[in-house]
Amino acid sequence: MRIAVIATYTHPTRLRVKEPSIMQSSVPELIAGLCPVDAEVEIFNEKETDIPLDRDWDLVFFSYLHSYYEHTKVLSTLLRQRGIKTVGGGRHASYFPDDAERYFDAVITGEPESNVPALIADFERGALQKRYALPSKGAAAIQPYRYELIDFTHNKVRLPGIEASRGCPFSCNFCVLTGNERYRFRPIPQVIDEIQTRMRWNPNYLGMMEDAFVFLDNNLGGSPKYLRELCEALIPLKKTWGCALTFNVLKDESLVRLMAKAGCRYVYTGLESLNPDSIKAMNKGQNKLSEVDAVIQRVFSAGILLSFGLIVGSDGDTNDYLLKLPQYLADLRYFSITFLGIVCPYPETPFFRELQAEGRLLPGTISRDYDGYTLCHRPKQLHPSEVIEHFHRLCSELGSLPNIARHYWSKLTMSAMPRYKTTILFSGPEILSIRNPVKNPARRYIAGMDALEEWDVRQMAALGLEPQRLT
Ligand code: B12
Ligand code: SF4
Repeated sequence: MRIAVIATYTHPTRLRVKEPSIMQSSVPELIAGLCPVDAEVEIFNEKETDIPLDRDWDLVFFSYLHSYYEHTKVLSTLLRQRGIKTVGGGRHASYFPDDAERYFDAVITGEPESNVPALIADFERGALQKRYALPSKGAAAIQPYRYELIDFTHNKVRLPGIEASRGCPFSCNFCVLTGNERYRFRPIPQVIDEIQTRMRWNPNYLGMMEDAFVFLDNNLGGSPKYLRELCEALIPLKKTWGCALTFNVLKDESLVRLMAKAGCRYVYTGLESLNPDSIKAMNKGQNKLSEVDAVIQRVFSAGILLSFGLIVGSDGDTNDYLLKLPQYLADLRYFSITFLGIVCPYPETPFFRELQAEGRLLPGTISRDYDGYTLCHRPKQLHPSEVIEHFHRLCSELGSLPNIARHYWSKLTMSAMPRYKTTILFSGPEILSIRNPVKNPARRYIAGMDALEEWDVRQMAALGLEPQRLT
């Protein structure tokens, strides 16, 4: 049996560009690990490479985010026309299974570990069902990924990823996890064994990245006790790793030092805003802004690059705050930001329901608009066009060469830990990439005002496909 597993992708500019980056979806190698050992499995990540639509596969699994749905429907329909069976899964498919069922031969709404083997067994005996929703077998059922299928020639900077946990114990009002997932974590010996015996390393850059990996968890610090035990177990491995976790974890100085000792050199945290009113509106009380600068300095001094994500367009945002944001950031001596987005009301979130009840969603939004870079609602204190003006200006100001120079200047000498300087040097291009989403001057970035990608528009017209309307 020939199986393909495809993680699809469309760029925020709505131009057909690839954007290789350190973190990639791990679903292809995850699902490959659940396929029968005698199956021929190929994996693809469209963020790195185009999908060859002329191959003779028997079964194709698609993984996609909300904003990739229209494009994924096109790919699935083209393959189905050639007699290939397709399967859709992931958060969007789980929330909109009735819609997804129209474009895939089968839809999985549960976790892959229980459902993928059941689906393949049905397929092999010619009895594929329309929907699979077997209950989860728990985090201990997560199987080792098939790392050997990852092709590091497509994406020179990619690092192998692993999951130690799924879900998150917090309930931010804009997050796709809120109300939809429990927090659960894997037994630590399983995680350590996967790193030691299964993981394959990025051989590029003269082997400089050969001991490095990332935890793909939403929040590796959801249980500080678990994180401590995990770090203790990682120390003997002598690896270098990065992760995402919430700001509150970083206030525990001894835990930060332990993470650094265990090889952690990069932490991403969604700080979201420096505006207390916006933080309150997001129910993100774990971010205590008054403590930010001191905590950041401690984390860098321990040998860990701490990088932040900020979002604009929240209800607390005003013209005054967004105009002064670069100055607020400059006042924080140690701040470094690698991600700037527009707050997105994903349909399964409390934020979406709140906006819907208040009639503040923009008319005519389609799933493509829910990409984190398109305004889909009317904020309380700003006109939509004001949000976009600020967003453009902030992308250029924050993703600038002087900002990288400031980053290198202020951070390079803050720690003498091994691998610290290399990590800081590698983070420069990430800061520059803040500009990438706005690199299409023809795009308006307001829902309903931009066409889809040209290729998708043509294919959808030819195939008779309509976009999924969410308002
Ligand atoms: C790598 C990554 C990216 C990559 C790749 C995206 C991708 N295709 O997943 C890039 C850089 C492109 C990206 C971009 C963005 N991301 Co991102 N990203 C991640 C990250 C860190 C890891 C993804 C991953 O591989 N996880 C491990 C796999 C195993 O889990 P999973 O993807 O959640 O899939 C699970 C299920 O959904 C299911 N599943 C998924 N696909 C399929 C398919 C089949 C057939 C089956 C059976 C099951 C299945 O199985 C998995 C296990 O339960 C996640 C955090 C996370 N832990 O998921 C955020 C996450 C997916 N990103 C998020 C966000 C908000 C963004 C951005 C808006 C910006 C940002 N803040 O980073 C953008 C734009 C996204 C868009 N256009 O909509 C959110 C949610 C987005 C969403 N639409 O649901 C997440 C959940 C982080 C968070 N907690 O806020 N991201
Ligand atoms: S802390 Fe992060 S992952 Fe957890 S609910 Fe909030 S946004 Fe989602």
